[in-house]
Amino acid sequence: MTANPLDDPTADPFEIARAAADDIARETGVDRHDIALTLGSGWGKAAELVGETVATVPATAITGFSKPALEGHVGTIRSILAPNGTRVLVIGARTHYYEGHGPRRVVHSVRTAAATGARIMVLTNGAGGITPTWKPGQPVLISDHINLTGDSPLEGATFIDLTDLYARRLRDIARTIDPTLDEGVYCQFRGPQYETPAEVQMAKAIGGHIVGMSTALEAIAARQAGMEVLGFSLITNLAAGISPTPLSHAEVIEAGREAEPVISALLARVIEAL
Ligand code: 8IG
Repeated sequence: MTANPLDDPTADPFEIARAAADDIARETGVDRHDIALTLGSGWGKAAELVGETVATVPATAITGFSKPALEGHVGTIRSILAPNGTRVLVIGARTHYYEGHGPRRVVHSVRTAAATGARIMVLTNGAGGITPTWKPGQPVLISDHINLTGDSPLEGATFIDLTDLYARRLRDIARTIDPTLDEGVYCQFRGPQYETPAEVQMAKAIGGHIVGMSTALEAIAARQAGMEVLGFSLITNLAAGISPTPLSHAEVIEAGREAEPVISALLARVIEAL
């Protein structure tokens, strides 16, 4: 097992992302991609519906990518050709902040996507819902986020504007496909434990509607790289204390499995419209 180059603190993460993009071009035979899509839990079936898979590459063949930490997170990178000619890079290999490898490893896939030419980053996740009318299995748009990790992918005095981070333009396009899509503010907790009911009440009090363990740090890095961001959460469970029953990872997986065909079809149609 060779060391991950991102773990060398003197290395330039953008140079490593450039090397990873070169690996992707070589391994897929596709020089540039237009849209990148990170598949979170529950969204795995979307890739097949987006278009024709041109190439599938194990993430371990790409510079800087780590092995997936969690079963159900497929460690592959796919190049897809959509019917309208759009090249979609599908990232099925997310590194979570709670794995403890630091933000550089977390956002490497986003920086790599930008280096392949992608101008739009679609981030999907499975998450808990605070809004009590939401049902497990329901997809919602991310309208904004609150980063509760206390960390950042930005290094040094890198002041980046995050107004309209989750682009209204892209959310509006998504709602032309499904006008019933609700939206909310995503709170990224460090995890890996789920929140206490008191933490969920805090998230609610500060303006949150969705609780999760990914996406916010990735969205920041996407904006730094100049990409437009579209975020989707699959509400797999009501957040702790919102529902009377405790959370179980098995239920989360089950809600995702049931919703998968529906939300995957939605996502494919949205991507076609971007
Ligand atoms: I799936 O309830 C999923 N991921 N933080 N809280 C947090 N992350 C989650 C949850 C949840 N459900």
